[in-house]
Amino acid sequence: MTTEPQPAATTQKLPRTLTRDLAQHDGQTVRLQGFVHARRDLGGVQFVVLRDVSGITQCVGSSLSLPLPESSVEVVGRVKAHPKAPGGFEVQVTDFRVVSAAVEAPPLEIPKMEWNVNPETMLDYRYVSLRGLRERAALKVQGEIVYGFHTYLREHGFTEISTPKIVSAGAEGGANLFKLDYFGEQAYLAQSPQLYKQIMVGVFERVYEVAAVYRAEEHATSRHLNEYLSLDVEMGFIDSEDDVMALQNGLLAAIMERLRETCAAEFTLLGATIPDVPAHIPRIPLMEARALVTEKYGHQVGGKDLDPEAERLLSQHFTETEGSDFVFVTKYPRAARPFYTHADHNADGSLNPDLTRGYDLLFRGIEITSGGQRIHDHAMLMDSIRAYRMNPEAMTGYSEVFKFGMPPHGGFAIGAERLTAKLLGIANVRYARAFPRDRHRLTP
Ligand code: AMO
Repeated sequence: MTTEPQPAATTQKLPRTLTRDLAQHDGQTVRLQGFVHARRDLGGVQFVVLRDVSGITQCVGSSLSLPLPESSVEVVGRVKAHPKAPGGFEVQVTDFRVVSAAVEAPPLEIPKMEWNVNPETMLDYRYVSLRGLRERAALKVQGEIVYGFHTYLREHGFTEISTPKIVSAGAEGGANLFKLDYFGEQAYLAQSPQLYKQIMVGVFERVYEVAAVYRAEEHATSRHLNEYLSLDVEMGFIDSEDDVMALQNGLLAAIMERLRETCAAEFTLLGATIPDVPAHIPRIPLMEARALVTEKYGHQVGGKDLDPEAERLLSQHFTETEGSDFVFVTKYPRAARPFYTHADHNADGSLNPDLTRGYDLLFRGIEITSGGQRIHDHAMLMDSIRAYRMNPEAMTGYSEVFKFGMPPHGGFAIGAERLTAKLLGIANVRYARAFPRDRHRLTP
């Protein structure tokens, strides 16, 4: 006779409690699971600071044999108010079990809030340094930004899409394309979902994508990664880029609201503040912005765009004069925008060949977004491709769709790491990504 596998004898196992919920269990026995964040043995008594996904808590017991830090453990014990313990409660241990013992002490002291080591060392050990409370707080905040992005866009009629990251041509121009050997054919890693998100407007009218994109940045800067998370939006049936900026304005307000609800502890831990998003984020045309930083701050702006110092000064101006951490810089000159950008109109309605409907959004001194209205007319697009000295043959997988009735459309992309870093006062975008890829780093 074969016997059916029997379920393990069900001891009345306590449900797991998270450390953040201890206050609801004052005086009760709870079961916690987590990691040995810190430990102290005072002979008769042992203290274990247990870290779980929701926070840390102090556990105190006697005759515990303490495993190495970071070991996974399970603790059963009674919750007792303790004003000096983190969170105001401690757990008096009645049962302590090592679930998975660490075999080595971690190379960094995880509980330390500041590691006095070379930043490269921190990144070398990223697989375990991410367990530090500050490190993980940044990634939690980013996760909530992304969640807020999804939620708001779905509520506003957007459909999520997924576009190829192995492509036959660049979307943004410039030299920062990663080349790839695609079975003997030249391919590239996508710099942006730009061309595909536009095509998808013909399908769903309003689309968004959350995905990594790739830029072969030769120079190590505090704002550039070689792989970053691009939060992309594209919407059809717009009148102008004003509609796109209005959507982004509402989206940012909703994301900040979500952070207020879900990440207050992380902002407190990092000593950062969640910005108020004005109902109408200030807007300034690029040429006026350049003149302003020269006249007000004496800064001569290099290039055709704003240089990093000009971005910082312009932001400072709008923080001081309008109390806004955000500012839209609008009406970029043609020479500073990619081929797909729609021309601006003159007062008489004719197209202005020198100005576009492209914009950037600055936040606390740095560009976090490019966006704008795109060309939707096939003939105009082909003229633009030629004017930018691109190969029209190589663009047919994109340009053909404009023969089949594309509505006026526009969109934008937010660099998730730049937004996260600026929100939290993190000086380098590398620390706003779990496993950054920079000029010299391919591991871990
Ligand atoms: P752009 O090239 O300006 O525009 O990129 C959009 C946003 O992406 C972020 N970003 C980066 N973040 C980290 N490392 C990098 N190397 C890096 N490069 C860019 C910035 C930037 O504002 N297709 C257009 C967007 C659109 O118009 O919809 C585009 O990719 O935050």
